[in-house]
Parts: sequence; C-alpha cells; structure tokens
Amino acid sequence: MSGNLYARFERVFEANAARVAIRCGDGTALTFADLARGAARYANALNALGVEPGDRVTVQVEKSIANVLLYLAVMKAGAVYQPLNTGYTAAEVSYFVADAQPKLIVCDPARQAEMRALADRHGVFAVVNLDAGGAGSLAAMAASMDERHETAARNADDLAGLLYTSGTTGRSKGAMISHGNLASNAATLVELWRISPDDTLLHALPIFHVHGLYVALNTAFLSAATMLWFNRFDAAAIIAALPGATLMMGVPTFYTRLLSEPAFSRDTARKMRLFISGSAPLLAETHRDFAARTGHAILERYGMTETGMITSNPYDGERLPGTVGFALPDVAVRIRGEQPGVIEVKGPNVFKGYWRMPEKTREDFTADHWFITGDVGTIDATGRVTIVGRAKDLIISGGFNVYPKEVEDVLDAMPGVGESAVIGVPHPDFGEGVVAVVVARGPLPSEAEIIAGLSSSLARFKVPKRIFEVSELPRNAMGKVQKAELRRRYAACFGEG
Ligand code: MLC
Ligand code: AMP
Repeated sequence: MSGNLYARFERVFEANAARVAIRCGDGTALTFADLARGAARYANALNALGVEPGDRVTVQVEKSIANVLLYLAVMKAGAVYQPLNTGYTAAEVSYFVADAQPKLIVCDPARQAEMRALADRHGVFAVVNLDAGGAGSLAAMAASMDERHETAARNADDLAGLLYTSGTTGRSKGAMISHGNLASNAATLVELWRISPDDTLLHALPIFHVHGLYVALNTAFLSAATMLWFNRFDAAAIIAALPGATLMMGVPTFYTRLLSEPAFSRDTARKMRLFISGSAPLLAETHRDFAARTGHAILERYGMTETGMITSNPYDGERLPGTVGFALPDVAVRIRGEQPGVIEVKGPNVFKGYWRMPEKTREDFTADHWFITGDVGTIDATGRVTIVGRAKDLIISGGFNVYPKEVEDVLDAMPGVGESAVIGVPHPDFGEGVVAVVVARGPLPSEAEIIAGLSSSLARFKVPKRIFEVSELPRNAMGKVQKAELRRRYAACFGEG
C-alpha cells in the first residue's frame, strides 16, 4: 500500500463523494467528489509543468479553494509542498527559493514578474499564478486537464512538505516533513478530538502554516468532516457562521477577538462541540472568560512545525487553563534534569531533519534521538505539561513567529542605528507585540521612518510596532544584552496587555 497520504484522502473522498467537503461564505460548495476531481486536474497540470515526485513546489498565494486543490495536487503528484506566508517580501522569498530549489513557483499574479526574475536567478523551471479568487494561469491550465490522475506511489518516509522555521541564529531552516509524519499526527488527532463526518469545522486560519494546513485540513480530509471556509479571520463573520459549526481551531487572538464582541454569546456557540486553541500560549484568563461566556472549556494543545502536534488537553477529562495537556497517545515527551526544563519529543510525528543542514539537525536532537523543542516547561506526575517559557529567543505575535535576531540585523544595517534589541511584550490583541530598543549612531530617523524602512524588507508582522531610543542597552557582566530587563521596562507599552 502506498505511503502517500493523498491515497488515504482519496479513499475518504470516494466513500463520501456526494457529501459537502467545503462550504464557502458566498453559498458555493464543493463535494468530496469535486475535491478529488480538482486535485486530479491540478496534479495533471503540475505534471505538465514538469513536476515529478520529490520536486519542491513553492507556493505563495492568498488563501482560496484553488490553493486547497493545489495543496492536494502537490501531494498527489508525489512532490513536496513548500508554502510561504503571504506577508513575506521579495527579499524574504528569495532566500527560500534559493534554498529549496523548487521546480515550480506558484505566486499571486501581482508578483509574477518579480517571481519570474527570481526563478531565472535560481534555475526554477516555471512560474504560474493563482489570485485571491482562485483564478490565474495555473487555474486556467488545470481547468483544461483530465480529471483522472494516478496518485504517485510514495513511501511513508518520503517528503510531503518543506516548511521553513527561522533559526534563533543564522539562516531559516526547512523542516522536512514526511507523509508518515502527517498521516500519524492527523489520525491521532481525529481519534483524540473525535472528529467525524458529523462535524462542521470552521476554517479561518491561514493555510501556509502547520495549524491551518496540517492540523485543520488533514484532520478534516481524513475524517470526512465538512469545512466552513473563510479566507481570513473576521470576528463578525465568524460569529454569524458559528451557529452552523461544531468545531473550530484558532490561535489565542481568535478567542480574545471573539470575546471582545458583545454579540458573541452562549447562543452563538449552541451547536459547537469543541473549540481548540494553539500556536501560542492561551492566557488562563481567556480560558476562564470564554467558559463563563459560552459554557465551553477551550481545548488547548501544543505543537511545532518540526513535530506537528505534541500534547493536547483531554477531550473528556479536565481541560486545565494554562496547561497544554498530555503527550498524544503515540508521542513521548520528557524533560531531562531539573524542572522546569527544555521539553524533548519523540514519536512518528517528529520530522526528518532540516533540509540540507545536517549540522543543524544534529544540534537539535539529543544523542538518543529526541527532538529538542526549545520550549521550557514542566511535566507533573500525571504527565500533564505546562509551558513556562522559551529557551529560544522567539516572539510569537498573533500566532506568527518572529525571530528577534532577524529584525535586529535589518535594524542594525539602517543609517543612524548603532545597535538594537528586539523584544516581545504583552499585547492585548496579538499576545506578544514586537518592540525594538535602539541606540543611535548619529541622527536617528523617526519611529515612523524606521518602521517604513523595515517594512520594505520584512513581512509586516515582524516589523516592531514601537521603537524606543536609549543611550545604551542594559548588559550583564558577560556583555550580553539583558532582554528580560528590557521586557520589564517596556511591559506596559501596549496598555496592560
Ligand atoms: C497582522 N498583523 C500582525 C499580525 N497579523 N502583526 C503582528 N502579528 C500578527 N500576527 C498586522 C497587519 O499587517 C496590520 O498591520 C495590522 O497588524 C492589523 O492587521 P489586522 O487586519 O488586524 O490583522 P488580521 O488580518 O486580522 O490578522 C490577525 C490574525 C492573523 C491573528 C487573524 O495574524 C492570523 O491569522 N494569525 C494566525 C497565525 C497562524 O496561523 N499561526 C499558526 C502557526 S503554526 P499594517 O501595519 O500592515 O496595517 C504553529 C504550530 C502550532 O505555530 O502549534 O500550531
Ligand atoms: P512554529 O515554529 O511556528 O511551529 O511554532 C512553534 C512554537 O509555538 C512552539 O515551539 C511553542 O513555542 C509555540 N506554541 C505552540 N503551541 C503553543 C501553546 N499551546 N502554548 C504555548 N506555546 C505554544
């Protein structure tokens, strides 16, 4: 039997052919048969463009149904899906393309010329496009293709995805994720969270990261759940749709935004079976406020790009605010030495290593092959995990990761900036907000000018929302910048957080 995850989806799609797979806000709906036909057409288009098993396909497009078909098609064709945040600038994309060496780039039509130039520089065979409405040169090509396509045979260890995560120092790393990694994690979550064809999953997450892509899509496809489709998160639209949903997955910002809407009530959530939160810490206070408003205890789980999901609060047992629950049934977690300590993970969910970076891969695994997450936590006698901090210098803003070093490097290269320290402080909407503290060397541009300057090379979510000037950065005896001290100093700069 093929280890290609799409082969498993294909069986589900066939068995549920006439049922609705995805329902969109404009009333349009796709059946599972439509999904299978669309994926086949797109896979034939990919093959016609020269894509073969093992080739990387770089995708930077707005969320759409066509994007879902493309995701399925890449897997069906046995190729490796490399999704990129739509916020990334051309400079950022350039690195990913140079590193991944894709056969094909799929981009927004507005970026076709820019991507074509990039493709020429890096020997990429073809560039095609898809717009926010799902139209574009790839969609046109797929429409003319046969709706039959033989799913490429793959082994469970073959790559299905290449997802980049930034290193705390140095270059961004491509996490190599196999069909087996995805299949095991999706099957485990479907069972644990009891996802079934009776479910309607409200999908409002982006599909270029693990949460919206692998956790939400793969579990829905495997269980034949119906999805209610939103191209972005808009609290009012979500509240209007919630009475028709049974299941939702979101980052903590989704839940705080829902709570800030007076229209969000117990009645709105009357059909809901389960709210799931992850990608960033959910404040215990949000958990409690949500329970008081809706009667639902949000189920918090913990994961990473490199591992998929690691722990989850229980479906039946107590969902304890401020904790991330227990290791998934087929996953093991441990902390060596004293607690709190760095969480390590082992299981069929753990990725195959960093793309063409054997050294970095070695650094992030222990001698006995456990993956070192960089998250600091505790594990109690019952196995319940609580995350208390991070050993890695990382900010998580609204569920997006920001690596201070990357922002500091761009800041330090700006005229007038001597040195800088980038930190995350409590933010009422994004959980953590990015702040830069800079020491001037000569005349320092204004805050607005610095922010505008950074935005030309960095995605908007990475750009500090505030810039503070100081005469010197606080350092310890070793000369290391004391970021904890800076976080204390600017803790209230976004209000009480
Ligand atoms: C948008 N902005 C952000 C931001 N999102 N700034 C900081 N952090 C963010 N996350 C900027 C915009 O560019 C804009 O700035 C301004 O904030 C206001 O934008 P908005 O319209 O309010 O934002 P919105 O489109 O509503 O997006 C907010 C959001 C979105 C929370 C809905 O960020 C989101 O979908 N986040 C989900 C991230 C996610 O899926 N993470 C999963 C990672 S997987 P300006 O200046 O441009 O006007 C993972 C593993 C695991 O971590 O365990 O799941
Ligand atoms: P990413 O590299 O984007 O996959 O982000 C993974 C990181 O998100 C983890 O290493 C954690 O730091 C963080 N994370 C994910 N889920 C949670 C959670 N429930 N609570 C706290 N942190 C989380």
